[in-house]
Amino acid sequence: MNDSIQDRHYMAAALRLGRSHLGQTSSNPSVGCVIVKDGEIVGEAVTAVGGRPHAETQALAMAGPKAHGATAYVTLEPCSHHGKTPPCANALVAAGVARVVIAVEDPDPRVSGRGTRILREAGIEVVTGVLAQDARRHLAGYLMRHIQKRVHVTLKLAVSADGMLGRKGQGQVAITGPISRAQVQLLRAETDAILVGIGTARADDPELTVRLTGMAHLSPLRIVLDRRLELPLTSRLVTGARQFASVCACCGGQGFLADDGQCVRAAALAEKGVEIIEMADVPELLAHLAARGLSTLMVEGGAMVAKTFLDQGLVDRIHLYEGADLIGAEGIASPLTRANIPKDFVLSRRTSFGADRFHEYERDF
Ligand code: AOF
Ligand code: ZN
Repeated sequence: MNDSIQDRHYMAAALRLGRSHLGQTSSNPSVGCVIVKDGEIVGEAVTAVGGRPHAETQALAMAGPKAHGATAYVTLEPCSHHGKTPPCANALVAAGVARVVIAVEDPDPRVSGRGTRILREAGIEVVTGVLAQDARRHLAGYLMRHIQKRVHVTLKLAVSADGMLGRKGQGQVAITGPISRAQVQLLRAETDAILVGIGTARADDPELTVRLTGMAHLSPLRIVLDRRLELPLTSRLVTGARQFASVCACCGGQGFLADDGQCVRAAALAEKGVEIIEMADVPELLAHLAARGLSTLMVEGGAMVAKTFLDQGLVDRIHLYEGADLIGAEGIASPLTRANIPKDFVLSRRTSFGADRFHEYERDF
């Protein structure tokens, strides 16, 4: 049978493993692998932190001789190329695995169907597409980078019960409670880069790091959309730039080298360790980040940036946190609430974090 309950069960286990290193495998996808012999898991692994070794070789090492005649469940097609490690497809063949169950094909042009072919040509039974939709969600960043050549974008919004993002003229306003805030920190740790607009950078002076104990090293690359390079030199994003990388992205400007003031500000920011990149527009920035090997971007504010990304169809996933309190007439209205989620998005998760409600929406790509 193509898609048995047993296959889905073990693939779900492989997906859980794969999830555990999201954001920690550099430009390599976080793949999960489970090896099953006579109803017993004899090997299991996830792509190592940093991207290597790959999942399959570690799971095979754990299984040892038990891999002979076993079934391997892998969330991504096993690789076929001699990259920084030998091909996983060949390792599966050499170990005498009888059956390989795969969730999604690897879009990396060095692999893309070749991994499956090596297995089949060696007489191994190969089943593909098991829990493919779930795997596409887990591997969304990696797949997006290879297929659409840009980073995968999650728009995160925290709105009050009356749909406000904050209060006019005020810096950070607490909209959600501590559980939601911890969730956001966890998501930051899974994300390669995080982006805010210059308005938010000035008003809130955010740090955009992961402040959970022992996880600071998982802080994402911090990007400010800052057309005129107005990021204050005293802001946390600048003063902390030598510890946590910060980027000022100048999108759609006149070209800062043509403007003396911009030039001076660029030099002062660079002096503090801030990287400055100049891009024609936001899509070019997203492509640039993918070309640098980043897969996922979280957009964290504010209203104008959220609207820019939404209007240009650059949002792939929406994380909507709804607080319990009202802000009222002096609030900054969110461009997006539960009432106007774009039609091509589907609700993929709904839960409560304390008094807050959380909704996740995704669209296929
Ligand atoms: C697998 N299992 O766990 C992962 C795979 O630079 P390299 O040599 O490590 O190769 C990176 C490519 O390997 C990456 O683009 C993707 O095609 C594949 N990742 N493959 O069989 C794994 N992480
Ligand atoms: Zn591999």
